[in-house]
Amino acid sequence: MPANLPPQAKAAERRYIEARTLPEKIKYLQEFISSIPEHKGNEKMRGYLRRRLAQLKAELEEQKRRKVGGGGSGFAIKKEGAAQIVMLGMTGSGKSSLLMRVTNAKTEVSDHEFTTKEPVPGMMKFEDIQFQLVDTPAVYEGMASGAWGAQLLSLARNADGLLIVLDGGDAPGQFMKIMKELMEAGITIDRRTNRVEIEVTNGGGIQIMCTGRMECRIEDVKRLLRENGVRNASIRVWGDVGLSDFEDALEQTRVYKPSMIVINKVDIYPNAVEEFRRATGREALGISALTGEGMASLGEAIFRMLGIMRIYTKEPNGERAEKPIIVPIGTNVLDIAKIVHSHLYKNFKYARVWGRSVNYDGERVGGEHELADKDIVEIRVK
Ligand SMILES: Nc1nc2c(ncn2[C@@H]2O[C@H](COP(=O)(O)OP(=O)(O)O)[C@@H](O)[C@H]2O)c(=O)[nH]1
Ligand SMILES: [Mg+2]
Repeated sequence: MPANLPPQAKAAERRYIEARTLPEKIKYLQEFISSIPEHKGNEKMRGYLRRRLAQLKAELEEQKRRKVGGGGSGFAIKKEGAAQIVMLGMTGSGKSSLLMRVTNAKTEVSDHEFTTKEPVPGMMKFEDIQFQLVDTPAVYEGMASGAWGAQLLSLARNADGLLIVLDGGDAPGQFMKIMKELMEAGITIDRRTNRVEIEVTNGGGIQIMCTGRMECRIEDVKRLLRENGVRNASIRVWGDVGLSDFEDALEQTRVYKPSMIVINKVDIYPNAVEEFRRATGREALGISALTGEGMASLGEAIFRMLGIMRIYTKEPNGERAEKPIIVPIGTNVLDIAKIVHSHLYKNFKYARVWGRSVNYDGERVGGEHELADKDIVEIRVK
């Protein structure tokens, strides 16, 4: 049905699909809707799109409400490109130098402490996409309780990923301090391997079903639950868990942020990455904002940490879209249909796919087919 849209409507549709922010999506969807000719054959599609528009507007309202409640929006930076990556690091670790090296942004570099007073964004190219890298004021101890620090942490909370920039001279020490501040701000950079699920019940006391190992005593868990007003609950536990996992499950406030660690100044501290690994058991990328060492792998590393892929849509007999849709790994064909058009989703018949997820180019697949980075998808409707 959308095949016979006028070029103007197709252009508006494309802008809508590629929009990265809610206000943009709303603006272009409105443009798209009003550019669809008003005749009977298009009524259904217009109906779908209007409902989608209403949803987007509701989401935007919700976002605004949350911002007012959360405060600290003075530091907010409008997202651009495929993802917003916020740099975090102590003063002098080289965040501003890194931004200057990998983007065209201008920011101040200096030997004086706390030179950078507000976030500065810059665009970093990786293959056919760009990341928005945000230079920030330094992390400092106790920041979670200060106004300035709280704003910085709220910036981190809203980011798509974090780039933790450590000075090679004291990488483990700086890392510990940053982790502590993130922890206090309710941000975790480690994806959970263990899990606790608490379901409050009407009676029966505390029942725990455990398929892993509890590194704390049941009595302590029961006390913690009692202190939180929970007397009856059915609890499921996977993997190894400690008391803090039960606390998190009760709070449910900690947000996970994909992150990667870079250790800067390897030009003067060549062993810093190895020492850091030995001290913390964590991997890091060694870089030098001064000499450019390690920069070639930075884009790819950021792309990987985000767990995203690029999918290009294509119309039957048409050209591949120039810009990719950015989606999480694991996205299937139906998810793409949903993103592009509720019409494509509701009337989905099959798709043809070119790329790494299929056995041969142009293979016909169903909606459940999982896509791979750089795949091209052509959706066919009933
Ligand atoms: N040797 C060396 N010095 C660096 C490197 N990156 C930054 N610096 C120096 O470290 C100091 C602090 O850098 P800056 O980018 O302002 O750090 P920021 O506070 O994290 O933004 C400056 O004197 C930089 O010239 C590097 O890779 N190697
Ligand atoms: Mg700086």
